[in-house]
Amino acid sequence: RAITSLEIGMQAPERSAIADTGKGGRILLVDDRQSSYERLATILAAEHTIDVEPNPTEALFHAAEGNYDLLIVSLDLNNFDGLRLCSQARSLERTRHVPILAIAEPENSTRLLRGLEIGVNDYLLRPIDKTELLARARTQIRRRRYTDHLRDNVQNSIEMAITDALTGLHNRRYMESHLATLAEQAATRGKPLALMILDIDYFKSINDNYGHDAGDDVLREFAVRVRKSIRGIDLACRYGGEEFVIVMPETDLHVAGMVAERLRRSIAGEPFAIHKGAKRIEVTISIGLTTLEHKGEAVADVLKRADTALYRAKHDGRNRVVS
Ligand code: GH3
Ligand code: MG
Ligand code: MG
Ligand code: MG
Repeated sequence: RAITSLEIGMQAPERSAIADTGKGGRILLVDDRQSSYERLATILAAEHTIDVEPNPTEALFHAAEGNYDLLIVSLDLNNFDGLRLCSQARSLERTRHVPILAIAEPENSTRLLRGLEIGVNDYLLRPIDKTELLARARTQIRRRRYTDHLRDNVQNSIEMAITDALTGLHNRRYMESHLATLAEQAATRGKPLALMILDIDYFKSINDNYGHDAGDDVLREFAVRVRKSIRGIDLACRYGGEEFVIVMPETDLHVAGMVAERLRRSIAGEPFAIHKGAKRIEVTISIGLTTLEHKGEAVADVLKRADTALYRAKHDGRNRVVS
């Protein structure tokens, strides 16, 4: 997941969304009078793709499934069905951001006011002028694309702020902000929580012997192998240069020890490929492992204990797991 967001985050900003013409949209037209929807659909089809749905209940279903850029809803439908559709479309997650252009006969103009209160974006009174319909549809579609673009940018900024750029794993800041929550959840639910610090052995000599880029390749490949060896609920982060932390909810020392040992073996057992040069590099890691000891224990103490175990793993000869 993090890798995907990283790739999105690194894309050049999309200018097209800002310079958008508002043409070529997908529109769902909800209108039950054939003479009306045939005319409107013909006008709109000059610039957009149009689906017509006379039944407002069906229309809500299509709107949620259909990935539309605009809903055009007749408020002349019986029993305030058009208004109900607008209000439902506003409350559904899938349709919340889709603009709505309401249309109505002048005698139903109070429905238009009600529509604006519940989130209709714009309206037109019948008889509908062709040029005005096209202009308003374009405006709504353009606005929709622009706000989607802004929303994507915000999302990317958030993901970049919590992601390590080299490996795509979470960064230290993210881990530290979540560890306390995970520890609290574990204590409240009476479940164990395991934490390990992993440090690549003699990483400095990898850099020295093969170059900094090769070192980066090793870090990236290491992250791939870490990701493969953990579950979705586990939290893996790059804690520092060649140091990583894995937090495993609902995992006791015994199981975490097996995970750590399997990971250690998978690193030592399969030399790492680097981009430049055909040579594969032998890499080993040392792991310090611990678990949350009691309710309310400070996460700093848990980290410190894992670090002490790591220090012993290094001291005892590296390429090993110590808990
Ligand atoms: P030990 O077995 O005791 O862990 O030895 P070590 O050489 O791995 O440990 P040390 O802490 O002395 O060296 C870590 C090195 O990692 C030093 C630093 O230049 C390198 N490093 C840190 N961040 C990066 C990075 O992003 N890319 C690369 N290529 N090297 C990095
Ligand atoms: Mg070191
Ligand atoms: Mg190291
Ligand atoms: Mg280190």
